[in-house]
Amino acid sequence: MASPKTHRSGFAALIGRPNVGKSTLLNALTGEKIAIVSPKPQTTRNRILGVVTRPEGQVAFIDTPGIHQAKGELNRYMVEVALHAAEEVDLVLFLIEPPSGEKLEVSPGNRTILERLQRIGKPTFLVINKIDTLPKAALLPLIDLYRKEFPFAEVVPISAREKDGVERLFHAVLGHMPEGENVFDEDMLTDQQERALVAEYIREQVLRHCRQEIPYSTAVLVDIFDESEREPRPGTPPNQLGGLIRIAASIYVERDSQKAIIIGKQGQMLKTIGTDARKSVQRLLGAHVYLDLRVRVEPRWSERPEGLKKLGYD
Ligand code: GDP
Ligand code: MG
Ligand code: K
Repeated sequence: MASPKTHRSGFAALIGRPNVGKSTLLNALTGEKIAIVSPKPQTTRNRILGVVTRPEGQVAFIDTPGIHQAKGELNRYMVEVALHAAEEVDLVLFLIEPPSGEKLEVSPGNRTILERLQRIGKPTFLVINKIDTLPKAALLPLIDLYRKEFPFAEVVPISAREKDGVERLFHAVLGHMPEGENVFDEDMLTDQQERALVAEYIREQVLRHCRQEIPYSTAVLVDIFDESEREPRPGTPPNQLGGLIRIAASIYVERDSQKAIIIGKQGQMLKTIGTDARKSVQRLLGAHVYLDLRVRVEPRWSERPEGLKKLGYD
């Protein structure tokens, strides 16, 4: 009889400047739409778990906001969350993208992150994303450059968008996880995760439809999540319940003018946002969804600690 293979399970943090492709990588790994992907920097503010389960083990990925120069309270909060995430995990994935200019150098922003990671002292991978945009000959000099800056446990070039190297990355990550049983049930999303994802899906539609006018400092709070008419369908996994879920959510903006844009002429924009959000929420929850959206004005919430707390960025 073959000896049983080691089973591994643990946590990995994705860290990197805004827009390097953290959400895209997470989506490529989980095969589901868990994190928000958008061309706008700083779309991801909360820590969202994407859990990848294979016969050999399980890795829970934490998508962190970019570590960057802190300006207002919100930015300072984001930096703290990212650093905190790095302290809790078994492995850090530091993502970069190929430098855009001619000059081959570690950007000041990335150097700052590396200095912080040195102090945290966790095993760290350098993940070079977007290699589909990089001429082959440019890869080795880039790897050399970064290896001189930091003692990376491994360097893994990938293209998250093309799903190139993503499986190889996953198995390298798994190799650095401690031995143990799965922490997460494969099919289960907790209530808390479901509510958080519903809020993210709504926010994604707000940003998608009002990209020009609405800043990233738009928050969505789920006020009511009524599952009393949710029904298990016999024989289906627990994340594919039937019945109806009633959800009421508030979209928070900072100015009356932004509220007017989101509501639109005769409520048309809010209706479109609601229709599109409802589609993806229904797919996520496996139930019919009644979605009631409100828009509320909360001036300058992102600059004040009380405002952050109230909207759940505590
Ligand atoms: P995040 O801010 O780090 O989470 O970055 P996103 O995942 O939101 O990606 C930012 C942008 O980079 C999006 O427009 C993605 O489509 C794009 N992107 C992500 N991965 C790749 C890749 O492997 N190759 C290319 N060419 N673009 C990518
Ligand atoms: Mg992101
Ligand atoms: K983004």
